[in-house]
Amino acid sequence: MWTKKDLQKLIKDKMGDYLFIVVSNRQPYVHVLKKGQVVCQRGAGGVITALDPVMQACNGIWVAFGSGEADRQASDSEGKIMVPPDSPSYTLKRVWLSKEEENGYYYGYSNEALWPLCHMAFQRPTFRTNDWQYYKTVNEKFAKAIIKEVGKKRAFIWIQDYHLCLLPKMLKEMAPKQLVVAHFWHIPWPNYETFRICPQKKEILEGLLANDLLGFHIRYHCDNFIDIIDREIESKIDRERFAIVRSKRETLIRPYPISVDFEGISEIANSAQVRDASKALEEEYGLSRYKVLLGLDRIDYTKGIPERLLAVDRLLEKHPELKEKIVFLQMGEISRIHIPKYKALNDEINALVEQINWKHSTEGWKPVILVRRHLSFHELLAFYRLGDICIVSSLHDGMNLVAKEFISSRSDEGGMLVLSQFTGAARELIESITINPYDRDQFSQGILEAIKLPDKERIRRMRKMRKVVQQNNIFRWAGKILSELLKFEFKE
Ligand code: GDG
Repeated sequence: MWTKKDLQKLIKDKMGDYLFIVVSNRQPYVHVLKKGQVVCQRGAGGVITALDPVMQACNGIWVAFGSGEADRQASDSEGKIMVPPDSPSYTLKRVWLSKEEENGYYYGYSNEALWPLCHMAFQRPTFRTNDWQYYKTVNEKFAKAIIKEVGKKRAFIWIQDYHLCLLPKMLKEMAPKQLVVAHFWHIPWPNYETFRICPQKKEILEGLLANDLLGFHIRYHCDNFIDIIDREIESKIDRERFAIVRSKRETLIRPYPISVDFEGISEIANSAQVRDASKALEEEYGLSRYKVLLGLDRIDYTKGIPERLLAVDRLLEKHPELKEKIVFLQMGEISRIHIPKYKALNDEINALVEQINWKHSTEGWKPVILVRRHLSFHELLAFYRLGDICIVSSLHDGMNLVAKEFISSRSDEGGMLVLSQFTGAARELIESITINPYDRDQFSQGILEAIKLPDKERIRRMRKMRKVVQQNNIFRWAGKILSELLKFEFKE
């Protein structure tokens, strides 16, 4: 089993004198203002959990968009600051973007073009030439910032996600012999029929093919990518090695299913602090007498939140005996609200909750509680411990970390997972109750099955799923990618 220590050892043994640079849109530490004071907060999420200790071990550089209101105040004239604040050991280098750049690159091309293009959720992508221009400009800004840091050194570079498709090619053109570049794609990669509509498809593919290593969550996304290259770009495809060869350059395509810090979550979820937080949430929402169904997502149309509400509605229609017996608690943090589709989704969810509660409520009981607030990490684990059933119903999802966090936090072996078959996580968590979010009857039947599952069988399945996440944890994900990356040799 991979641990944080193994990952740190790998870096210490193999990185040598080379520089290690991680690049992502989101930064690992953000500076905000609280009561007029500059405060440093650690970002959440799997990538930061895995790579923060790696960076601390190799004194690398993390390049990211400086999005915090107090970031400029906290950084030096080159946008740099040593982090973490309590034991400064690596450099965070911030790239500054104007409002127009953020709008065109992040909200526009990344999230109104690429995000819907890659997720099969029947939302049409919007390709604006203007957004594309900003996307290119911002990728170039990142490239220049990185090259400045590399100087005359040799560097391993690890890029994250769909915001930075053009970066690998730009980097390789600026410093052809000094860099080995890997890229991890956190969202699904679509099939050819879907991808071919993209007006900028050639530039995107050319950008990504400049990587030495390109990772996706699952084999299926790798296959889709290779199939598209086969149809769009002149190249040799080596299917045995899962590599694409072009003008003597090779890109390895590999699946690396991301995960969570199982041991860390498991341990903290058992702490007195989390237990107290769980009690507090239970009291706040008056849950003690009910079987509790949970949902937690960024409010995004790929997460299947309306479908989940409608499945609860169908469940209560078909099984009115469940009234006053169950409560569905949905937590949802507002996300990308400047984009009209996200605003419309928020309104749709509000209306559905109102309608379902009006239809089924009895005196003193209503079936759905919708809460829109950010939970602290401890509250998040407390929330997972609170429920009997966690429902993940994405229409399409690269992996889905909520499912794996829920499993990890249940060191009490309580709870059951209802999971969409269209998540990457469904390939590993085969002991969950899998559902099709588009099939309302089957979905509601799945929830019923979870409610009625005998304890012995439920515990057996939870134990198996916990083993899977424990083995395939976040450190294994990062370790596998870095082991492959460090095998590459620099060009002479
Ligand atoms: C992309 C891909 C892939 C949510 N609300 C709160 C909170 N969260 C955290 C969860 C979880 C994360 O946000 C969401 O991760 P997901 O994996 O579910 O989804 P995306 O954000 O869409 O991520 C996805 C992932 O990249 C990694 O590769 O799995 O498929 O779409 O960690 O816990 N965390 C806290 N408070 C909240 O209120 N602390």
